[in-house]
Amino acid sequence: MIPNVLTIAGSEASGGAGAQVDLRTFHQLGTVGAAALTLVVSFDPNDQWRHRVHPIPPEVTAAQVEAALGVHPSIDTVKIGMLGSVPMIETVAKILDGHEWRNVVVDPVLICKGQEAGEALDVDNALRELILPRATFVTPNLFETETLSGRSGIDSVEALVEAAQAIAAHGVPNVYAKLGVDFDEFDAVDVLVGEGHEPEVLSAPKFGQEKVSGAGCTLAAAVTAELAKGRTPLEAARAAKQFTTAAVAKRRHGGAPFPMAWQGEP
Ligand code: PXL
Repeated sequence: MIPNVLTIAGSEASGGAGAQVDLRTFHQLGTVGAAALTLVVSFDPNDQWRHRVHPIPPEVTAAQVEAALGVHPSIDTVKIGMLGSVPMIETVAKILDGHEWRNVVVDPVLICKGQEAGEALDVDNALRELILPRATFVTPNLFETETLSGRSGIDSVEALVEAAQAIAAHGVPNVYAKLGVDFDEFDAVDVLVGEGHEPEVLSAPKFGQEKVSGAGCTLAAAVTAELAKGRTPLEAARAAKQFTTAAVAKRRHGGAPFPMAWQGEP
């Protein structure tokens, strides 16, 4: 049986991030995706690719989820992407309480350029208080790991594991924290802290330090698809790391200064 899955995420019109990446990844990994949009991002090619963020009213997002679950009542696995505002976070918390979920994968997208710092702080706090306790698997990047764990200056795998454990202590069963590509001395290293196994270090050679759009979305969406197919969190993490590494290797360059991950065949 091919599982249906849901993403609750933003649209990024070029197809390099957000729901577009989630749907491609779901499809590529043998699941059938539905998508409820939270906001619409349009980069501005005439202003340094600034993110223009247009929020969708939370009740419209809730209606999309109602429609998706109405058509596909078997959906028990959801990925949460960019939420963008406190009212949206409150609505998504209600959505999470209103359905029986087996897997809630949260990519805690805290900051998108174009957001005011003050607004972002509110979003950080609401995400930590309302979404994290409802997550079964969370995939923070280095900045998000530092923000959510309250630890700064993470610069080693050991410190990353400790910060992931601090996030897990908020009641998240699986924390997949990413060190990123900024450290010369490390490969692309991620860690998974979860129940029933030692902290797992997942490492892949870097393809340089260039940021690739959609890599984080790809990873979390791949975890979502693998969990929906019945893999354990550890198996899902390993498969997602491999899939994301391949998607970054196949990255596509366009008119923007950053390439985008590609989840399909070369
Ligand atoms: O990669 C973070 C991200 C997630 N979701 C949407 C985005 C971005 C970054 O641009 O636009 C919709």
